[in-house]
Amino acid sequence: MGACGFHLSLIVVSLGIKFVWGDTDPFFLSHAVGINYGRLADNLPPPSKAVELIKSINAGYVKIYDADSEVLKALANSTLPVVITVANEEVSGIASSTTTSDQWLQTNVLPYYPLTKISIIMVGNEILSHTELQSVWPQLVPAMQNMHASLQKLNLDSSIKVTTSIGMDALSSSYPPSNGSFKQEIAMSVIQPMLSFLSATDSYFFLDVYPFFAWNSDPANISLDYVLFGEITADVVQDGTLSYLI
Ligand SMILES: *[C@@H]1O[C@H](CO)[C@@H](O)[C@H](O)[C@H]1NC(C)=O
Ligand SMILES: *[C@@H]1O[C@H](CO)[C@@H](O)[C@H](O)[C@H]1NC(C)=O
Ligand SMILES: CC(=O)N[C@H]1CO[C@H](CO)[C@@H](O)[C@@H]1O
Repeated sequence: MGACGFHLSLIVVSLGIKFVWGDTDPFFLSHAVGINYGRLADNLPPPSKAVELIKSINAGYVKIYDADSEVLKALANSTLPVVITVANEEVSGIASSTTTSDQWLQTNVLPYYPLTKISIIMVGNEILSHTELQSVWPQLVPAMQNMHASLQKLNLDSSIKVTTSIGMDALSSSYPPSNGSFKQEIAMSVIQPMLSFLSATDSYFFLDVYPFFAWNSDPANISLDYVLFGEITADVVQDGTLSYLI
């Protein structure tokens, strides 16, 4: 572990929740914690070594923040589901035309799929958390729709789902969890059409949760159980401890 020289930039636990109420999804529910394989750090191991480690801890899935060719090749010949990400700067172009989403798939998916089990495409990373990208917010769902339409043309829409990652700050209130609500400026304009899209396409609502920061800022009032995901603590400790290292 430490001997491999991994540097931790941020502790993130991403939860993918399949957006079909009452449905049990063997992939996400039984492996609620996967690996976010971020590469914004120095002294990183080569992709082949990182992939070997990810497989060795039986991760439920792996998410990368781009569609890096070397990483996707290293993930070939495995049943490990892979989540890839469209860069935030590419979202407007994809929203404007399916020609762009067609091309994106030609470049970033078809050369690797199905040897690499690409299962989810994130259209942008926490775009709704970036106020400097506010002009892109209305284009987020249209971009997701175009990506889905391009997958449909290739008959890949049931194997590869389209979603986006949502940061905790999309919520105006997140504690206690039952009091959660989305920020007013996105609730009806973006989140509602997004949830309709996710439901219609049988996809996932993907929330990056950072309960540690909430607890750290107010440990007197926020329970540690909240940080540790209550009764699933054991799972988080088992998978999460390792996920912090990658
Ligand atoms: C996957 O299998 C192909 C075909 O056998 C091979 O060329 C490639 O090197 C393999 N890649 C990995 C990462 O195992
Ligand atoms: C619930 O959220 C609202 C804002 O949406 C906030 O004003 C209120 O304090 C929260 N309640 C609790 C118990 O945290
Ligand atoms: C909002 C709230 O419950 N605040 C409390 C947090 O904990 C401190 C210390 O126990 C209290 O003084 C606050 O009232």
